[in-house]
Amino acid sequence: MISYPDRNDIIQRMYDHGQEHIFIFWEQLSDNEKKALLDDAASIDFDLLSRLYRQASESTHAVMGFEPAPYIPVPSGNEEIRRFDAAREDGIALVRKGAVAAFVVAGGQGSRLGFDGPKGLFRVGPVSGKSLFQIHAEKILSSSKKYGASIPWLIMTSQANHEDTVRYLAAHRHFGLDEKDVHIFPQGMIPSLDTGGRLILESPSAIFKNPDGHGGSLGALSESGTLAAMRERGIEIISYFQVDNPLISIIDPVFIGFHAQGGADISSKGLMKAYPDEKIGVFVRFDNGTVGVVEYSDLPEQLQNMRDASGALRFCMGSIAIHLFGVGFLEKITGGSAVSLPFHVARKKITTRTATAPAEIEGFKFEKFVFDALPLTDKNIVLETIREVEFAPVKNPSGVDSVESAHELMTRLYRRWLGERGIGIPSRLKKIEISPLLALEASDIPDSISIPDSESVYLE
Ligand code: UD2
Repeated sequence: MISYPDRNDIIQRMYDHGQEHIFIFWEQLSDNEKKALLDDAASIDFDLLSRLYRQASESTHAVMGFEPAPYIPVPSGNEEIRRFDAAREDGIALVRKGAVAAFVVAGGQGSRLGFDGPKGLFRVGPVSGKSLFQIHAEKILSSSKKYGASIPWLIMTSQANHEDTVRYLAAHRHFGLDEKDVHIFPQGMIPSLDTGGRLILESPSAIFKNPDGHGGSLGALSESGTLAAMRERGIEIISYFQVDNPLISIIDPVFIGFHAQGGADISSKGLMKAYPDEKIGVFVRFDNGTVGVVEYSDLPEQLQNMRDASGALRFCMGSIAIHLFGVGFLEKITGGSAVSLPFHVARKKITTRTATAPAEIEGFKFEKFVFDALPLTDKNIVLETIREVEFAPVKNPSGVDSVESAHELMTRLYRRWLGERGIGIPSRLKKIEISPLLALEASDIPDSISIPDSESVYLE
């Protein structure tokens, strides 16, 4: 057995758990590298990992029975419209008193888009070429001006992109937001395992770990001190969204109003699935009465395709990862006797750099999903939203859910806004973009606006 002054207990622990292969390059490491590897080893939670490996090795996992979850539909009659108007008023009051913060999960990299860097830096403005981060920042700034309140922006990064994100936002002066209102913190990491349950070396002196999933955001909020800082400044509601959706309505008074009126712990937005195998989870009510989301990959094909008497999909209400969290609820689930969210297992290719050339091996990655907090609520609300108004995910380099489809959806929405306001559009117009600093919704567009006769128009 190898040894190192004062750290032999850590080394012994690795041998005891059959993980001594992580020391295979020991003799080639510098003193600092040895220390780094031992620090890494000391952080391993073997109880958790052996539980997760058992979970990964079981071929099936039991899922409780479920039925579609109830939801508040898009309003149709006058009475419903009045309910929505009342919710909007209540929501506006909460935003005005400074009780709402915005929270984006941005741990992901742009690799699936062929972009080398944090996904938030990816440029999606159809005319302006603005990045996802710029669009989100300007929406928050614009809401804060519109409602005369400061709105903190919380950003969860990952180890891989934290520094780049901090540097980018600083270089752009946080796109006009007060630096004191921008809280950036990284999520946690968890080791991956090979298919034999062994730790994997990422390099000769580092154990391979992956970000702990967007479900890790709730613990990271608390552990970084951000949740306490939000409580301190009177925040009651945290508006959560994903970095890859440029159409997100970050501060939505109607949504906030329903959440507050319903005394909800979490409220979520949903929309009608476009087709049975669309890659979004569905809202369900489990047999024990709790509401949750079943991820698309866990919904059996027969249930995906099941239709009701009217021909509509039975599990129609898709989750687009937009939630409001009550601060009190977050304190409860992340506090002393916190209930930890479960990990999900994904079998994936993992790159190790222990030889001269990188090599790929099969392994298990573990991630938490934020929607697993839903079943922990006493009260939750699902509000239906309209796809065209609020969902343009940018996931792929081309085709479905790509930057092209997002450009098209953004152009379509801005055309619709101008149409609603009776503002004429030149017939040759192909692309239009409206800056969030000009308008967050159709009614914000000034009457005096005129649209230049061009194929490509940017209104700011
Ligand atoms: C997610 C949802 C899916 C649907 C869809 C809408 C899950 C498991 N699936 O699918 O149901 O709502 O989004 O677009 O939630 N992220 C982190 N850290 C992590 C992992 C992810 O910050 O460790 C962020 C990532 O930067 C992105 C978001 O979470 O903003 C979603 O991640 P994804 O693209 O992996 O999720 P996806 O498309 O599988």
